[in-house]
Amino acid sequence: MRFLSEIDSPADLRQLKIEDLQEVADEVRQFILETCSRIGGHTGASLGAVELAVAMHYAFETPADRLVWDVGHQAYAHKILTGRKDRLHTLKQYDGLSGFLRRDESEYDTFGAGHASTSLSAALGMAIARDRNGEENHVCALIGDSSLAGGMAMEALNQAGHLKTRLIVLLNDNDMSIAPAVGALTRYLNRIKEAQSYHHLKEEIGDTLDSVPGVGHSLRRAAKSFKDAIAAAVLPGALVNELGFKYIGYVDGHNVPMIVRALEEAKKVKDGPVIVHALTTKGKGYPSREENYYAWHATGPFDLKTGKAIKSSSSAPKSYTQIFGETMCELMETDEKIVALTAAMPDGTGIDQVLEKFPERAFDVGIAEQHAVTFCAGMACEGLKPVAAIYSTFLQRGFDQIIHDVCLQDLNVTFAMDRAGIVGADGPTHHGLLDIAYLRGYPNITLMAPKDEAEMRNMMLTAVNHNGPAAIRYPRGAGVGVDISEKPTEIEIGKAELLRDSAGEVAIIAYGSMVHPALEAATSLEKDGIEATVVNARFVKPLDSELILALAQTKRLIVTVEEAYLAGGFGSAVMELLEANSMLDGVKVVRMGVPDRIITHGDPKLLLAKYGLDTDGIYTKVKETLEIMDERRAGVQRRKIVS
Ligand SMILES: Cc1ncc(C[n+]2csc(CCOP(=O)(O)OP(=O)(O)O)c2C)c(N)n1
Repeated sequence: MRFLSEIDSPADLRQLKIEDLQEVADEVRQFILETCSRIGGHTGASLGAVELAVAMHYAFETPADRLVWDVGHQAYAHKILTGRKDRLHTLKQYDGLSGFLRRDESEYDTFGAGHASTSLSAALGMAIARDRNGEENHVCALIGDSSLAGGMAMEALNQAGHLKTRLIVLLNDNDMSIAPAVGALTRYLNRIKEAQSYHHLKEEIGDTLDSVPGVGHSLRRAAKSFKDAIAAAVLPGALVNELGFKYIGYVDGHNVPMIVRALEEAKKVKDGPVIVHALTTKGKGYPSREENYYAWHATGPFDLKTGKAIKSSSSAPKSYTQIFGETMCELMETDEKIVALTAAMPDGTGIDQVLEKFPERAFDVGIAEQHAVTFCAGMACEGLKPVAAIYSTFLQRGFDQIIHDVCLQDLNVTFAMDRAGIVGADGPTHHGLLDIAYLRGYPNITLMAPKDEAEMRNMMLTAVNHNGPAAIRYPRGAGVGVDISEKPTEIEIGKAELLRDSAGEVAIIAYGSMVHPALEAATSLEKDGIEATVVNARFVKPLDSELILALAQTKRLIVTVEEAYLAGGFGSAVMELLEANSMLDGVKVVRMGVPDRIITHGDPKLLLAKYGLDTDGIYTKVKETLEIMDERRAGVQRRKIVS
């Protein structure tokens, strides 16, 4: 690689001539392809933003000028150009580079990311701080067209246009979210493209950008003639005039010199925010891009020549996600009140199947989790039974809406929280470890977690037929592999399942994904002569207080296990119950779960093992605790004898 091997930082890049940059971009693209073909990653998203990354680091004096990436999944070129090329092959692996952006990973990662639509707010904050500090640097946010439609980004646009501080927004418009982009803003951006190409503005911009003063005389002229020609509003009209943004574009987002020139023009705008509208192709350069858009937003390892996925020959059971989608279709077949919803994750949640089968009763609202929750509340007010399938981590966005709009009004909305627990490679921004804690503290909501996919089906039916808010959490990836041919049946709310009864001194009460490891641990303990009762808790709210209090009366040790943060989690709920019933004196309670730490990225099995959340960990915890308890008891007895 002629140029890339010499580039260790953006300063090296800036030594090059502008006419060499396209070749740099080609080399970066090749590097991403080669690396991702081996390890997978957000391949398509990053391939689409290669030229934008090269142009930004060339046009701006990074890191003094601040680049703020939205989501950060598309930033592999940025990582390559900022000294992390040699570690790109460690992406998303334990102790390796993050798949997103982290301030502690590089000084060029000015703002941590992973969730969408944050860049404009953060960049605006940095721009204001710059002004107050009397600095002169530029701040540029890079945001995708779908993330721009997210509520936070809209709120930031609103404030930016009002504040009139210097801010550059580079819009990476590829017409795609993970699925095709949805919504009126997408339609609007498309109208601009159509209208501008109708007026041959693209060529005009290309030819005259060099001589454009400010936002560009010819652009202004062209926009004006466009306005004259078509009464409908277009971006220059709406954004420049109404929201207070200048507009430069559109530019070919794969033509590095053109983007650099557009950014140079943007830098000259002194009196407020400016948008540079770049058109890109997601997955540019990916072999066989056309086949399936989900396949190249993010990929596993693939064949570099054909782009075909290299699948490991695993006979893993169907994923919870798949079974969720299938069960939704089944339930919607017989209950026409049920409607389904995803927030820009149709394939990730299984709602893609539902959208296909029931297009009138399923919605992709885009990256708009807050809106999604209240939209469901509205539908529930009128008698529909909405099921919102939103990853546990992204539902955090809708916290107040869940409380204020759903729970307070006791509405029949079901939240299907996929990716609850440790998700693995995507790391701290994506682990779903908080949902128990953030949902448990408010009245009316029913919270449940299945031990396997058959129970998930039963819980789905239970939730939609329950007249009030309910949430089901289930993990990423394959189910346990149990038979799911039975029709779903309702289960009694607040009733746990006693899976293994014993006369021994130990009870393990496990929640959701931890039930099977708990059962296996009990089998191992039995071999050591320790009899353990195992309970599938099923519900954290309401708890099966009758069963838990009965166990507290008969057992010496209760171990609770959950794949979630301990603070405010399932074990805390059990402790609260025992405390409220003055039962804590008679029984020792050990809570197993995720400690108060940022959990890094990496293989989920490895991470779960690290926190003892597997068969081995549960077995060891029970053994060790009993040993400590026995020693203490012995100590107490000895003292008694001495005294
Ligand atoms: C709050 C939130 N919701 C959903 C996601 C999942 N997600 C990651 S990337 C992405 C699509 C982003 O589309 P766009 O902004 O157009 O960027 P592109 O991937 O097309 O470059 C989505 C929905 C997320 N990261 N954050």
